[in-house]
Amino acid sequence: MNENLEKIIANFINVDEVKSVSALGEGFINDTFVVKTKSSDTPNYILQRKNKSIFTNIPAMMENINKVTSHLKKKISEYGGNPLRETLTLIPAASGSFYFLDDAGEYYTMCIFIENTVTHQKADSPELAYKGAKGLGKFQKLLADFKEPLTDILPGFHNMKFRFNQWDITLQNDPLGRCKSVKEEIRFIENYRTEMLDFWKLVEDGTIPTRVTHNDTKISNFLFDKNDNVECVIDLDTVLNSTCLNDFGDAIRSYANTGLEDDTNLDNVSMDKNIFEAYKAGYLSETQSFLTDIECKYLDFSAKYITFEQVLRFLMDYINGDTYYKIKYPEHNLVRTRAQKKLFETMIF
Ligand code: GN1
Ligand code: MG
Repeated sequence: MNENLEKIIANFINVDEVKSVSALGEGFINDTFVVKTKSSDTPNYILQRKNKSIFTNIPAMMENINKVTSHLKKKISEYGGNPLRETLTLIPAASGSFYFLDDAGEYYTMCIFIENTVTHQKADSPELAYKGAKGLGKFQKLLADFKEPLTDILPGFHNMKFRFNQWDITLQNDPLGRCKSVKEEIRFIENYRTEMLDFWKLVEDGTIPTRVTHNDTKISNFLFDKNDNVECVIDLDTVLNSTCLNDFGDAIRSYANTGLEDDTNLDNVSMDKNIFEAYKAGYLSETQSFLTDIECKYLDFSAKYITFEQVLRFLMDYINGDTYYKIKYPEHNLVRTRAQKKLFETMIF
């Protein structure tokens, strides 16, 4: 094992028990490792180096996650579920906090790895979409009576006014002169400026309520069991108070996309209407008891809102010189932009 990682892991668990450490996953933001242990009596773990340039208050982020998972564990125990499998279990560092700050100024966190689960990149059937949506709906329902304050660790995250402020600055600066090569995409963003900002006004003035939301509900953030029921919702970095519509809409981007988020062949990309309808039915089966009429009214639109926001964020990062998202090749953010724009254009309700 790498000596540096060994020192970090030793802050959370006994390193003598560790068998192997390997990199995991496709996250755009953090670096993730699986820590396997020798004995079958000890769990395996997930170790993450959190991205501190994006998450500028990691102690507060971990406090949010601790509050939310503690609440979930209580509710899961109440209905007789397994709190070690149905939500994340954070491992405290030696200091007692849920993060370790190393000498290089990097933040590490650890949680239990949940074994024997299945992950998906998209929904291959309406049944899977229905069940996945029930998983999100249940997550929101279990948190509906959560009353503790959460720190807003990503101010403006799904806030269109904030995004357009960033956008206007990006276009003004155009640091690499890329704007001239993406005129069509810029025009697309400008065409929808008013409509998207009008929706956000409804959130700002309280017409659409805010709740505890996940804010990164791509299908790969849900662990399924072998019967395709959701066992656990993971990647809680972005739990915040926002509109639950964004969680619904963001899920559609992955569940119902017939292609990839970064498909280079736009012919592959479209929204599968059957998957969309199944997702909506599954979501409403869990949430109808608490959603307001106005939330129900804007469900379809929320898929467009969040996909639009994603086009804007990918394009903005491309223009800015790829400073936010990890990329695998130079034009990656542009490819992502075009694929999400195509997805948006096929969202016809
Ligand atoms: C980022 O790293 P990951 O895959 O969990 C991003 C989401 C985007 C997503 C695009 C904090 O999530 O908002 O929707 O990429 N997370 C953050 O796939 O910006
Ligand atoms: Mg995430």
